[in-house]
Amino acid sequence: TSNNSLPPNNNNVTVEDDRTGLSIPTLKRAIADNLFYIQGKFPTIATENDYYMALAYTIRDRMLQRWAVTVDSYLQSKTRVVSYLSAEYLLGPHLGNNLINLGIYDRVKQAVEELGLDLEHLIAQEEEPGLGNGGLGRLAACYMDSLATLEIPAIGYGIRYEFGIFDQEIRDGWQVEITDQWLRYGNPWEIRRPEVTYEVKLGGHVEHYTDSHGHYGSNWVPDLVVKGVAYDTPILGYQVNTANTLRLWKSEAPESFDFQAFNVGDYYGAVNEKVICENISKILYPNDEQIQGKELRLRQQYFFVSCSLQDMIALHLRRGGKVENFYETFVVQLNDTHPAISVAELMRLLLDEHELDWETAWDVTTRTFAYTNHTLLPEALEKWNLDLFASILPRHLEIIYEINRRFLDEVAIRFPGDEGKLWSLSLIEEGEEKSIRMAHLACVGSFAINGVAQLHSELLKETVLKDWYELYPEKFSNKTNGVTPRRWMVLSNPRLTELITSKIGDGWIKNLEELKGLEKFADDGAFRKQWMDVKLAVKKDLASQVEQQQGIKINPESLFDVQVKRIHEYKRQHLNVLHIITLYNRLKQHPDLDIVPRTFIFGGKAAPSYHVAKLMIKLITSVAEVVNHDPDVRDRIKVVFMPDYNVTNSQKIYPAADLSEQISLAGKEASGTGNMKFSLNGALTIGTLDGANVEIRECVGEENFFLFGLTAQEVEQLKSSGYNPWDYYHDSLKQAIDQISSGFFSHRDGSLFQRLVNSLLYDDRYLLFADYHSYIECQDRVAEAYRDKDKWAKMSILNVARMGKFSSDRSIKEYCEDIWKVKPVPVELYDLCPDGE
Ligand code: HBZ
Repeated sequence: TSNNSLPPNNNNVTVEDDRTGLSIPTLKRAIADNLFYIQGKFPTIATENDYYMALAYTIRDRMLQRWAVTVDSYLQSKTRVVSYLSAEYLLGPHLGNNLINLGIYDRVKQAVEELGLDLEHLIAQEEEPGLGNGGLGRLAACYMDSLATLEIPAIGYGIRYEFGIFDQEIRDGWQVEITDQWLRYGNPWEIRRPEVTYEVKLGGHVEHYTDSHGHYGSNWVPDLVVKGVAYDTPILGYQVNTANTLRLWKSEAPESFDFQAFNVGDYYGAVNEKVICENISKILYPNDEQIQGKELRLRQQYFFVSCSLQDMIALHLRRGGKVENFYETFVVQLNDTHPAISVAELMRLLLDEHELDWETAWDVTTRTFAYTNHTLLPEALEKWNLDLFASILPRHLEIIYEINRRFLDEVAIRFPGDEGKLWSLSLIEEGEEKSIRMAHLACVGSFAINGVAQLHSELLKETVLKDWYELYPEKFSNKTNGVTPRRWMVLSNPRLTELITSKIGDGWIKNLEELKGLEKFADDGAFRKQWMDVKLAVKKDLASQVEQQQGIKINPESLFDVQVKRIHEYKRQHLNVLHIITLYNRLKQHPDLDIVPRTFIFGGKAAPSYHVAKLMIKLITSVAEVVNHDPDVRDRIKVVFMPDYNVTNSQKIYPAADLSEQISLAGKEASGTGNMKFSLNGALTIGTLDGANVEIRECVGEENFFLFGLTAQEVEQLKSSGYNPWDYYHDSLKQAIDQISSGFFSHRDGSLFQRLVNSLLYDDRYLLFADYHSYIECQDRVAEAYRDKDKWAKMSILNVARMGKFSSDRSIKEYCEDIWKVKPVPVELYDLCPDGE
């Protein structure tokens, strides 16, 4: 055990004592204490939020022993620690999840009830930390959960954005962005560590010198220095002692800073520079899958990377390591290219601050990093304009040039006379505008490169990283994404959790493959009935929420057909809309048609500068307006756009879905993870052979999956043979398109959706028209299948029973074995403050 230089302490902090005990009376007392001593309130004046805060601190107190011991034990041990570098973490609310992972949900519920409160209401008070855009950020959060649950020593590094992803409101059918003020009432889950700070240089120039021993050196003279301050959040494993750390950096001005300018009388200048420093961690860029190339974004990336690497080196040295053995203490996973500047920064730290020679520094660097790619879209591959880059990171540019020079020498030897190879592999893109290719920097500096689903990893090797695969085939592998069953089942779907556990026990929560045990109940009529009763109950909950919040009455017996995800043309929400219009037109033509009643549910945010995506939202809400109010429809079709789709809301949506829409154009969605959450909760999927859909279908069985559309290969063939959307523009598709462009859904305003319609008629990059007929035909099969509820129940049960593979625990085990070479280190609780020491 260790005891830094703390004074002797006789008040032992142990797991359970009169302060942190788990008995109902102790819990109640703790909540009342925290209400008074932290919130400064007492019951007659306390708000629901005060009670939430009091409860949150009560739970945090019960996590701290595990957390402190976990951190201490990593410092003591010699085993490798995984360092996950991600610009985004889409954690979702902590309280409910921590109660689940501590295994104290029920007793806390009772304690809270005895205080006259409702646990669900208190949980709903929490503002979620929306520090991410979508799948990539949520994946980082699932991986943090699994790392802790699997007892892997790990630390997550990122940025503590003051404003996370915007809140979405819908006004007049359009998206309106509202600033996310998640820190407004304070954040009880984080601890500021004012002593853990690092300085980060920006801008300026580099001076070169030769020292008295004749060694060359570089001195980076910045024009701005900012300070990063650590904010730590504990990430508990499920029913283990491990509590790992998520360390997020906030940017501040160095203390010394104000004085300099102040003393020469430039008060405005001093304050202005402070603002510039604080701006770095102010706001999350709300763009997914499209690069913006903004200076502040590069500053953000470098800021968090530099703080994180300096912190890792400090921890490594504190463990008694030598800097040239850095990779023995840390293996660093790059979550896409957002932290790829790490490769140059670690080189800089090793060369300039720790005075290693180039060869040693490069050896350390390339044993440290591994890179995960999350996209095949060419427009989403990060590039930085060279002049912009040079103006912020002049020293890194020099280092990148040197990495590139040595690398291209190697390439020239491997491929003599092949100029094209040099062009295509170079870290620098030549041309009118020179730029730095961040994916290439990540590839050259990493010992492992992976995609996030089988198909994606194959396409990476064939397309965007083809030349890299030829050069370094041994670096490439696939790590199919996964989701944590703790948040995405136990927490969000307690009814189904209970039903499953009553049949097969609760081992599946930690070992999702055990869901296989449900297969033998798929033919059990009574079980099917229970299964559908649970689904109906969950759908009723969602229906009443929709009615309360939007005044739309939906029929819980109808088929809940759900598409929730970021709004993007490649994800094809508008293909779903074309199906709605097609059904609507059928009803108008044959008012007595016997169709299966459906509720179409959409949710998702559009990047604020992505006009077509915003127009897609307006199209959905406009079609909803017409369909929902047409008496001829007689409530057989309803369309709902759920505003402000986020982790909190999604926890209510996945469990209520009957049908999961995973309809991206094949070859575009790297993996998808929502597809997994739906299927795990018993929804059937209608989808293309894209991303992880391919593997989901393989697992659940093709008879339990509604497949449509072109394959990735067919898409390529069709495109190269000259795709023409007009070839498909007839019958029901033409009718639907013509209605949109004639203003049928927009009060006769034919111009409103013209950009959207034209993008389809004259380009259709995502082949909606080519896939339309196959989609409609498939949706008709869905409707027929839903008529036979008993059959549907069986398919739903088999989906859940066969989803074992898609736990993030399985993904993390693969990363541990194949890439990180780390093993679990169970944490034994011990007394951090022994008597009299
Ligand atoms: O990463 C997503 C992929 O689209 C999805 O298929 C995959 O399942 C998921 C996890 O691997 N990618 C993103 O979510 N990407 C972003 O959010 C993003 C954010 C900022 C950027 C670029 C992309 O600058």
